[in-house]
Amino acid sequence: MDSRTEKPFVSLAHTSLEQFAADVRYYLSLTPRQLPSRYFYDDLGSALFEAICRLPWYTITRAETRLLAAHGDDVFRRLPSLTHVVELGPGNGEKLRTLLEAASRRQKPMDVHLVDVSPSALAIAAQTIGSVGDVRVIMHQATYDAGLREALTQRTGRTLVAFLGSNIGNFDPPGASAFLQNIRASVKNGDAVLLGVDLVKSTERLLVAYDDPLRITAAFNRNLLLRMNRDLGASIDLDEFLHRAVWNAEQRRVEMHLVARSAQTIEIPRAHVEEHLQAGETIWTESSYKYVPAQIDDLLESCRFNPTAQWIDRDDGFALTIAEAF
Ligand code: AVI
Repeated sequence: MDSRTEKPFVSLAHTSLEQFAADVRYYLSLTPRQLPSRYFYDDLGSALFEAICRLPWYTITRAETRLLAAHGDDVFRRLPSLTHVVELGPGNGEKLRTLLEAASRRQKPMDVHLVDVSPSALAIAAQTIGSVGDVRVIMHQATYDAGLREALTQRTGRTLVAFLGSNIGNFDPPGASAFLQNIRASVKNGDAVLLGVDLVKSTERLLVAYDDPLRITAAFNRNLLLRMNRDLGASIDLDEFLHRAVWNAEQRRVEMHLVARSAQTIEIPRAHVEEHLQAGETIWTESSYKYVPAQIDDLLESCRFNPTAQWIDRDDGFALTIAEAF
């Protein structure tokens, strides 16, 4: 959806509730039991995620912001005649604002396309980016695929697609590859991606980032259960589920789980869900894959993007990579 036309947002509440119910029914019945992490981000979940980004133990946002501020100018210098930037999942828009403000020699005005399924997230991001001079902000309330396609139909020149915040880490490796291949299929030779990726670091640092002493991440995880109670009419006892973060070294991923403290029944008549969990049984709610730098290059190359620069924050183990479509 193009915000320049100033049409009211179309409500997706009805269809997305049905989809939520269908996904809960399907994923809870799997072995191991799961819930998709995309459902973390209702209004409360998004606010909790914002809080996580400010925690001293969760370093992704600050490390990436430092890299964007230090190398933003270089990003634009390496991509002369760039006319469009598309950010997939802009969050509150602060990362993109940092990038645009760091660029002294960028095209002016520049078209900035923000793609997100959440209208409230888009509105916040658009306001943040709107404070940068000489940019035209265009919002696309859509999935990444649909929003990118929509954004690219409006472009005339060279495009940079930004996927920041280590969001790529929430895909499993085949999913990450499919995601980048999709982007590659939509862009032209010479267009580019800017990818922010969290790196493998000590187990201790990884675990405290996903199981913080203030218990904000625990609340973020358990909010999924609250959402099932509120939106689907379940009556889950939140106190009976513990938050657990695990570093799976073999798969290079931090997993988040909800662990039943005692035998629990999850019943959602409206969604035809009746699942019996034993004490200690877990629901796997998220994976955050961590990378080593060479793996990022390999992933990009295998999707026909040629990495042309990579900046690494050694203090917090984070990589920002720019790669051109070939
Ligand atoms: C959005 N995503 C990159 C975050 C991550 O680190 O995987 C979500 C998150 N989960 C727990 N803390 C933050």
